[in-house]
Amino acid sequence: MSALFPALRAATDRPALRFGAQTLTYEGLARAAGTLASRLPRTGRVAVWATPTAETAVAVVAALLAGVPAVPLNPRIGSGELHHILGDSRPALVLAGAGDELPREMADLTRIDVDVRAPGGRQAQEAVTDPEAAALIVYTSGTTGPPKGAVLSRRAVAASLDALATAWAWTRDDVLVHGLPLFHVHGLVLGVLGPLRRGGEVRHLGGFSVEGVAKELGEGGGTMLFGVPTMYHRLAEALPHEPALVRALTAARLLVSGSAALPVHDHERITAATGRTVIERYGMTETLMLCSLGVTPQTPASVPVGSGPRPGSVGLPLDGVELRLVEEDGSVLPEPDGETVGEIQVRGPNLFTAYLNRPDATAAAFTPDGWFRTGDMAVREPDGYVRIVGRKATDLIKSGGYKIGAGEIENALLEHPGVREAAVTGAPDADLGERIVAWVVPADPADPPSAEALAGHVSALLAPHKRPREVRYLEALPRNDMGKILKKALGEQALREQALRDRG
Ligand code: MCA
Ligand code: AMP
Repeated sequence: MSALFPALRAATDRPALRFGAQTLTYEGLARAAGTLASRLPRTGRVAVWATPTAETAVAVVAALLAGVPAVPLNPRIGSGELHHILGDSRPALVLAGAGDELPREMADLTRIDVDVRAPGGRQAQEAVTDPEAAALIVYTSGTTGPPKGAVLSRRAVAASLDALATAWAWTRDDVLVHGLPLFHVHGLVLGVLGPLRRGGEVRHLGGFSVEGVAKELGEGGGTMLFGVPTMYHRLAEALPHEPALVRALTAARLLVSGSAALPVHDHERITAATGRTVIERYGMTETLMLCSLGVTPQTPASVPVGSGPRPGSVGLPLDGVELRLVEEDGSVLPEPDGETVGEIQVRGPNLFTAYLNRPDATAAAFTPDGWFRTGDMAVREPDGYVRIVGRKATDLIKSGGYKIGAGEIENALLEHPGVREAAVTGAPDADLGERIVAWVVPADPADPPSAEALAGHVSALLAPHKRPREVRYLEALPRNDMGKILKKALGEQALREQALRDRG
């Protein structure tokens, strides 16, 4: 396989990374990452304390140059989840920013501070050329148990980024703006490795803000914006009273949303205010990118290739991606008809290699003939466009674009002394898509733990984005004759109550 980052070899003075006031050219990045790579082991794995900084980008590029798989860690990770990931991935060392305070769980781990201004003259040579070699291990939640580490090969990363480049006419002249976290595929693979593979620039906002987008996109120089639907929702809310934001979105070449479905209402509000259509793309940690609406260099993003804008659609499978819909009984839907719902199953060079240390889960994720079961339910329009209509598992919640397993939150809640029983569901939320609702039977009904206490408990154990946004107290959880919790009944109860609130 050719190099992952050809532009690093050329090491020009074109900008590669911009994080706030800090800019690194390709020459600077080649130097910093090349110097760091020379200090890394060639075997095992390295953890990256993935703050939204240039240090994280340099650390991951260095690991890729050295050919040692990087394990990005959420810098807000809680103790239980960190313990699990460290035990599962057993990194040889951790790469962090000089000022970062690491949790005590990492005290015994060798630490290398990333120097983005490294003066050394190391060549940024990629030590590994095997396309099947692991590039990243990204942890992702499932319906039960702790998160699993998806092993992503260099082949998968390159294939997926190149397919996006074709679909979006993405070139070295693009300047990508975003404020996504750097410990998931969206922000790290698409948002950092994507521009670097093209030889273009990424401008990271440090964290998402409406003001940041308005400043960097358009007149600020940014040509593309990546975000999750929650971010576009917040932009849509701000548009009526932010003329600078209207100008910025209108001037951008491409606005892309992914990680969850962008509600049609937000699509429409953005189009009404700016004349632009947000391009939706669909992907998954295990599969990287699967589908997208496309554009051509001549066609602005306001006119997707095909038959015009289609809010609610994630477009066509990307280059190299084979996609089929499969019914409950395992039969493959023959012709796209725009109405029959099936599970999306996929094959292609963009797929992950395995779940780390989990041959059982890896085997279960594929059909006997090698198709990956996404668990997403969809219909295909007669012209092949894919419309996602839901998910197979009710125990997976997408909140703010993060995938969160109900089981991991329930287990965390049960570790709280004030909780006797717990069930977790997702409730529709205009901002987050879904919000996490905890149904709790308190150990002492006279003195239940407060919602804040439970949110703090889950944040400390898992991560802040996994905390319940709402806690409901019950005397008992509804169960069937087998003792199984009736989540559907809880969800319906929440919906009924919300409908009453909305009406009132
Ligand atoms: C509040 N906070 C707390 C607590 N309560 N911290 C600790 N304990 C508590 N009890 C703090 C938080 O740390 C944070 O601090 C602030 O309050 C708000 O936190 P949060 O709830 O996370 O913020 P939000 O406003 O709800 O965030 C919305 C968001 C975020 C910015 C859209 O959800 C986000 O970044 N989403 C991106 C998800 C993503 O990248 N998904 C990709 C995976 P502070 O204010 O200091 O921040 S999917 C993927 O990769 C696939 C391949 C795909 O298709 O893309
Ligand atoms: P994750 O495992 O965190 O990478 O999340 C992947 C999941 O996010 C997919 O299986 C889908 O359920 C969801 N997803 C990603 N992009 C979209 C999209 N454009 N529309 C609807 N769902 C999406």
